[in-house]
Amino acid sequence: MSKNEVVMNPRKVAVVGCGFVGSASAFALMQSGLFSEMVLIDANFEKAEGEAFDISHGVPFTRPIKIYAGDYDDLADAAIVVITAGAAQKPGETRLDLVHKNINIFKSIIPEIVKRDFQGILLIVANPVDILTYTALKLSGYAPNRVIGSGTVLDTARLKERLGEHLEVDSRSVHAFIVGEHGDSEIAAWSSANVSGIPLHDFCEMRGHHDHEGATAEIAEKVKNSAYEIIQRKGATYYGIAMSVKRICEAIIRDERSILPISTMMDGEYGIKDVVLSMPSIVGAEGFISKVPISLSEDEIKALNKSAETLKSVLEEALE
Ligand code: 6V0
Repeated sequence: MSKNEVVMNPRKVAVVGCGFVGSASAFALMQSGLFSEMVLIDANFEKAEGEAFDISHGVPFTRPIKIYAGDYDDLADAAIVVITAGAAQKPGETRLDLVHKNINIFKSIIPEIVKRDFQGILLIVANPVDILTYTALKLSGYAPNRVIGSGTVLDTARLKERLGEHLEVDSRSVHAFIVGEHGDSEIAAWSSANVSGIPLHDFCEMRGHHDHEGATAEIAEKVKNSAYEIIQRKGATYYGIAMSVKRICEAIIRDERSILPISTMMDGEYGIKDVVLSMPSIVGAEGFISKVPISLSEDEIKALNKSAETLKSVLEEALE
């Protein structure tokens, strides 16, 4: 080991960006017991400091963790850096509308991290998350397993919650994924959806629901529009994503090898290459381990390719 090499602290997390999403994520991470140290970084240092003070006052109710506002030197030895910095959607804006602003923000953040010889996992949360994960991957030069996006982990949670409600069953017993873009072209992978191993439509019949097409179309639409609905009412979404961040960090820190629809680089799966989007993936200590080839119908594969094309055209335009 060279003299200056950073030794990773496997119990340390850094959150870059302490707005609604960053502070809610930090609050969830504080309660998780996964970490013993958390540094909060924001362009507005006072904001990070205020959040660190506030969140640390909850520590006596959970497990010991040191929480403080810091700068990029403080994240060098973190196991995970969560990036939530960036402009958020305003009412009526799509996630893709944020692309230019947030790529520029990433051009200032990622080189700062790389300079510190950070050895851990980059978890991208800012939107458009797929485009920014791709950007972070290219700017950092890190191996693809170390740069992951929260992807459709949140959308998938929304889908499970809706289905659980519809079928009056624990949402944890629902196995279904949203794949593709975290955004308007996302796809509900109905063909592989099941409740504790029972194909979704059979389970629906059992529960007295017979209009499968109508119900699934309505649920998928509700899930897709969740963020718009929330932003219209309260200006931002942050609790659901905070729990998603906590869940992904848990899978990494505990090397759980959980299957989560994080966004990662596609490498020829379903004919899709050089674009980041979400597919169910094994997540553990190395970050992304491998994709899980769930069965998709022809229509779902077509929709996935369309989602990839949408993302590619935004990337091409953004990187021109
Ligand atoms: P916010 O409340 O405006 O917070 C953004 C924070 O980033 C502010 O505190 C800024 O000071 C800070 N910031 C801006 N530039 C920099 C910089 N260069 N360095 C450090 N800090 C900086 O936004 P909010 O927290 O609501 O949203 C943050 C991002 O998360 C947005 O891009 C959202 O669209 C995105 N979300 C992603 C979700 C997902 O599922 N992936 C879900 C919800 C929101």
